[in-house]
Amino acid sequence: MSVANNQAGGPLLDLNGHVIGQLHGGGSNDTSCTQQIAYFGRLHISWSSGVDSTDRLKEWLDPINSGVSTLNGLDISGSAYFIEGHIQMPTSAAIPNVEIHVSGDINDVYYSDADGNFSIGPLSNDQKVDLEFVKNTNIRNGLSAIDLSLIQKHVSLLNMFMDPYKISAADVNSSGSPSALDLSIIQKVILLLQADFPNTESWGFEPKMISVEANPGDLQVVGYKYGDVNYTADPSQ
Ligand SMILES: [Ca+2]
Ligand SMILES: [Ca+2]
Repeated sequence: MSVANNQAGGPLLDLNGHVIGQLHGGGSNDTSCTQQIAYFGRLHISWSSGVDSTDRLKEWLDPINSGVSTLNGLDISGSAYFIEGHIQMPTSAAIPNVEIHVSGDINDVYYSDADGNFSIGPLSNDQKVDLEFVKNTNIRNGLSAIDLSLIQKHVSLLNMFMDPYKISAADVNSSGSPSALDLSIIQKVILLLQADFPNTESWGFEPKMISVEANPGDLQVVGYKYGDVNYTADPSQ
């Protein structure tokens, strides 16, 4: 470590970002950061030594004498942050171009990028927003007779889905469970007899909506193409 001249008072931090000491001396007349010797005072000495508040910290940092042994600093930057996350299929394939409808203290539409990632903001800690994930493109994406056959086996209890996303994907009328009615709807969509799923967009997401009041960390969202229970849909479409 090297220390420039006239940096007295500079903090010595521990791994938690807490000040444990302060620079108070060393070599002098050096402005090139090459000083080999510097002295830090220990904070706990500065805390309680001396005779009163004019020459120690205790009365300033713990005025009610609570006995506190560590204190976090105050963030005065406004704590701006971005809501960041990733959207992928159950196969881990990234889903680009998902519309992320942001409402509340910010009203805007964002999109997931080519890698399925999104970044919304900046937001300050006093802002609240709701996110809704929407993708309503190419309703026939990934649909084939194989999906119909797999859903048929699930509905007739011959070979039931264990994957909860497949069960959700098969429920194209959003009734709460897959049934013969969903099969009929998917068949009509494949045959171009029907252009929409009732009650849903072409893609479903879990979670579909997220309310954010503070930095939620990395959000993970899973998307599936309705009707596509073997995950053959091309997420770029
Ligand atoms: Ca259904
Ligand atoms: Ca499929």
